[in-house]
Amino acid sequence: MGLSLTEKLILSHLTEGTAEKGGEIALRIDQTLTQDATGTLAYLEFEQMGVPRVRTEKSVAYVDHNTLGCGFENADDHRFIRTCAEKFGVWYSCPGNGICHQVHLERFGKPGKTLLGSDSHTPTCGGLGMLAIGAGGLDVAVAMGGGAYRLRMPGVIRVELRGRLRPLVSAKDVALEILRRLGVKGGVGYVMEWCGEGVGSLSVPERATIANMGAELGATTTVFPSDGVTRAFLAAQDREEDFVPLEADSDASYDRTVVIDLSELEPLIACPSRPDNVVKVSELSGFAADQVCIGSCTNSSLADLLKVAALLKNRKVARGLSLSVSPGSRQVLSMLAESGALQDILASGARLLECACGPCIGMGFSPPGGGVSVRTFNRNFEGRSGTADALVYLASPETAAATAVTGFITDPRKVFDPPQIALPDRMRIDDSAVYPPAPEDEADRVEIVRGKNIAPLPQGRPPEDSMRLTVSLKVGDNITTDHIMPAGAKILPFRSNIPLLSRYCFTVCDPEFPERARALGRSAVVGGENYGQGSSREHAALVPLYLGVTAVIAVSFARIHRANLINAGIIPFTFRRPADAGLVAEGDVLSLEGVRAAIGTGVMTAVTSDGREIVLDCPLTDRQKKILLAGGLLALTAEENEGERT
Ligand code: MIC
Ligand code: SF4
Repeated sequence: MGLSLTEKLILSHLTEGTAEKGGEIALRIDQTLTQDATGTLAYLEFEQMGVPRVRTEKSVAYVDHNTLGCGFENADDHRFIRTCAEKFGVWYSCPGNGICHQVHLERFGKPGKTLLGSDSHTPTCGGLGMLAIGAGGLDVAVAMGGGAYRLRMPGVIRVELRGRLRPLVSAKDVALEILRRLGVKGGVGYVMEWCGEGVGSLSVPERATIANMGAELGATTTVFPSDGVTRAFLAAQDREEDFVPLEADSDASYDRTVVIDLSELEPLIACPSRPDNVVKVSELSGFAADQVCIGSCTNSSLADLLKVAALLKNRKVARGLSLSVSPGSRQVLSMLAESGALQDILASGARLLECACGPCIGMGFSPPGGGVSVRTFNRNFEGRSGTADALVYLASPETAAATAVTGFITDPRKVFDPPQIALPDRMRIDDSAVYPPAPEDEADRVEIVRGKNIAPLPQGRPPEDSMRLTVSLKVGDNITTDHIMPAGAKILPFRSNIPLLSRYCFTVCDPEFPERARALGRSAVVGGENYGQGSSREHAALVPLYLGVTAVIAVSFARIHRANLINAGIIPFTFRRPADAGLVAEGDVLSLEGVRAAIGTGVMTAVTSDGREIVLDCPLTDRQKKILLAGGLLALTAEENEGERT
């Protein structure tokens, strides 16, 4: 039996395990990336691990999220990351140089390599034939130190593409189509492997758009083959030597196959407030919009913005509507300028923003109260735009441009002729905003500069055997890490200050939560299905830990968040009978006896205050058991380092 591309990539990096579905495997990590909103914690954790220099082939620290400087906090964090990078052997991409995933795709990603990033959209580089996985900062810190990344061997879903996209239908519509079919939990436990003759008609940035939004399916990652299109992309980036051809064997077997005929697709749009709430744009036509945002790591490549420029040429943004354009990288921006396309964008009345995440993470450009925003981004969760009651829609650059010029959600085929764009064979290469680290023999001289915004990390503690936990909060299905630990311009500056950040924990669901949890001392949070989907931010585990949350009991968990809870030392229990979630209410007290033994067996019976018994599961790998018993991964690493020294 032949191998899928996913299996080939995994087998070539396997350091432990047998690659049987569901079993624990450990992978060697070739490259890592961090961004600033998760990076400060990752470098604090790396420091605590006591490893002097990274042991990867390439590690890059990007600054792209918290780029507003409305006070010293973000600038202090950038300086901290820059000095850590210099000392520890990490390349540092300056603020303004671009969004981590776009820059990594352009300048560093390599087919056949593994990449672990402290951002859930790290799979974007799967568009290049990499095995690129998003994880919590601590897992990335371990990988920087040369440690393996552990996960359960995923299954593989094959997505076969047939035909070609019709004019004004684009890769974003493909990403939305798979979300429409599989939903936000449809990829949990799987790698999405794209293949078929239709793949050859998609450029690397188009593949990257699809790989990027695989994160919204909950997939472990997404992979595309590495072929002639990949080679041409790398050649344009002046790094053809990084090309290796990669594809699945023709007799590979898969858990499931989904077929998409590209020629049948039409423009799609995700309605508030979930990326899988997808309908045809034509069904929403005539719905007024207040703002349109083009950019983010999903749709900010040169090809995307050249198309937008061609569509906006000689047109004006509708009166009263605000259009923002944020190029994905400085390379994209300078190529737009060089080609003259930037002028077409500016002349339309668009507002040009920095090459950064910007509005995608609520860093400015929040919609008006109750406003409608159409964005080329990947997430439209409640409150993420910075305006609690805004209605955020996700669509392609073509649909976004059509909406911007008409003022109403509009099918681009109604207003535009297909844009004619010519992509250059060679990109403008200028890596001067990516600082190399200090040479190893000079690293000792580099001093890490820590601003006063950087507070110590909360420490987990080994679990007691007998616990009485009050339920401090009960929430429903599909709770995102944006609910648990909101982002946005006001809160992001405290990403390296857990005590300050804790004031905002879960406030989207219940403004009283932080105070209540603090007053309870030790508590449990109860959730529904797919708890913790979305962003990889480990703050969504560390902040509840700081507030005394000792266990989270849910119907099911999203992969990265569950790993972050375990790393923080919080026990993630699931209800054996999902209906039992209905037996627990906020304020109930749950008695848990024999907790340490239960971590070993993976089974626990909780008793409610009125004497009802609820069976809980917590299936853990041997490593995860050790982590929880030690009170978190940092505590375990410290124990292990101590053991090595004695
Ligand atoms: C996001 O898109 O939600 C983020 C912001 O990039 C996050 C990381 C973070 O919270 O810092 C992600 O996707 O992991
Ligand atoms: Fe940045 Fe948005 Fe991409 Fe997250 S999804 S990395 S915030 S552009």
